Amino acid sequence: SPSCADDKKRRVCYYYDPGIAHIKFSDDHVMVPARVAMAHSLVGVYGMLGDMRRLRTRPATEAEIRRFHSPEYVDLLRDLTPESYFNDAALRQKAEDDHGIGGDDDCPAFDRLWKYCRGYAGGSFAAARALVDGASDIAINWSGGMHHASACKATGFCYVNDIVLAINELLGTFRRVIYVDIDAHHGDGVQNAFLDSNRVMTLSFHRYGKITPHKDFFPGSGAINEIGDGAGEHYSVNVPLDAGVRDDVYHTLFKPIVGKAMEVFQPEAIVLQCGADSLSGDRLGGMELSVRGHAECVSFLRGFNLPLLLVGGGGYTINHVASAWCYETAVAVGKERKLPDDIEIPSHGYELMYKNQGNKLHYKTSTATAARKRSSSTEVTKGKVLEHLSQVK
Ligand code: ZL4
Ligand code: CA
Ligand code: ZN
Repeated sequence: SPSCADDKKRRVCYYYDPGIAHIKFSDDHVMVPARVAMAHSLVGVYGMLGDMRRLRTRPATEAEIRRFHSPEYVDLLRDLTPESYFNDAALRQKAEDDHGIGGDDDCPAFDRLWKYCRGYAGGSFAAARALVDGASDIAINWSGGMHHASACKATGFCYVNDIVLAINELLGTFRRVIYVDIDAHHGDGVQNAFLDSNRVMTLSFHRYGKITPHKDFFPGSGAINEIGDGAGEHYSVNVPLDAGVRDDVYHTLFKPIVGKAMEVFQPEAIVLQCGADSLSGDRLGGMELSVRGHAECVSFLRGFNLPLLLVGGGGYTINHVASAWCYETAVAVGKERKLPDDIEIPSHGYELMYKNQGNKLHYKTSTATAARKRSSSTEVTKGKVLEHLSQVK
């Protein structure tokens, strides 16, 4: 269980690259990088920038990105532009067929793609360095968390896997790293990268199962019986969930499972992917967490008093995303009780974006989801996962 008083102060560093405000996947893409600029503005208007070491990110170098990604894929990411994609049929075919870029609309070849990748990866990289150096207790990069990308392929809006890069950096110093993923989607790219490792335990909570008779909720992996391979057996942990899961059911699973994982694995550092598409009202996620319920995951892990890396991830109703990441920044610095909730979000430039949520950080979660069942399946899932975890040596 958490080993220190929760109100103890932490040294927090925060990475933000203002260039993120100008990145667009396309005019109508669901992934909107500017949500990170919205979160940053909220963090500013709530007076938290003075509570953290605030650092501009250095873009990740090509060499740093090559530590995980394949040579051919990095060459492509670096050289691909909307113009080269349009004009060079051979390049376009390679991008689509071999590397998942272009083709369907999930991972388009957009303007400044390479700059965007270097920017968010640089943030997670630097955040990992700050924990390794011992300069900070908690390091935050809301632009990171791109958990689907594999060594040679873009998938699910993710091109460079900043999480894998960051974990590899942490492994230079820390013997064991636990990765916890609360995005509504399965953290497949991170799981696969460390599938046969017993130095990284990956733990993903995600929506799982059919959304139509012929279609799985993306990416389709993350069944409860995916537990890792070889030396990594029992070090991949998956908690599949139904649509409509609310705070109560989520935490019936999250706290016992993460608590048990911490106990059996004894990690020296924690990486938490805070994908905000598990929030109620998300355009893609279909889950029903409140901002407080989502942030409870952050405070629970903060309570273990280990070096903690917080990254972003999904999140498609951008006002909800910014609200959650602002509040979670407050949790990191230990100020969440001081955030006023009786007054409306102060004027800061983006305030009109919060109209649909009554201009409050803590908006009301929906109550209309039929799929919300407090069924025995929750207890079954919990029992199976805890049973897997009890086999960790
Ligand atoms: C969109 O409206 O399930 C992309 C993606 C772009 C704009 C206009 C194009 C419309 C929903 C999604 C057509 C888009 C069709 N636009 C995309 C099997 C799919 C093939 C691609 O949170 N089509 C693929 C990926 C998931 C699939 C989820 C989650 C990332 C993360 C971490 C990634 N892909 C079907 C979809 C739209 C779009 C509307 C979309 N894509 C919803 N779900 C997917 O875990 C960051
Ligand atoms: Ca997840
Ligand atoms: Zn997601």
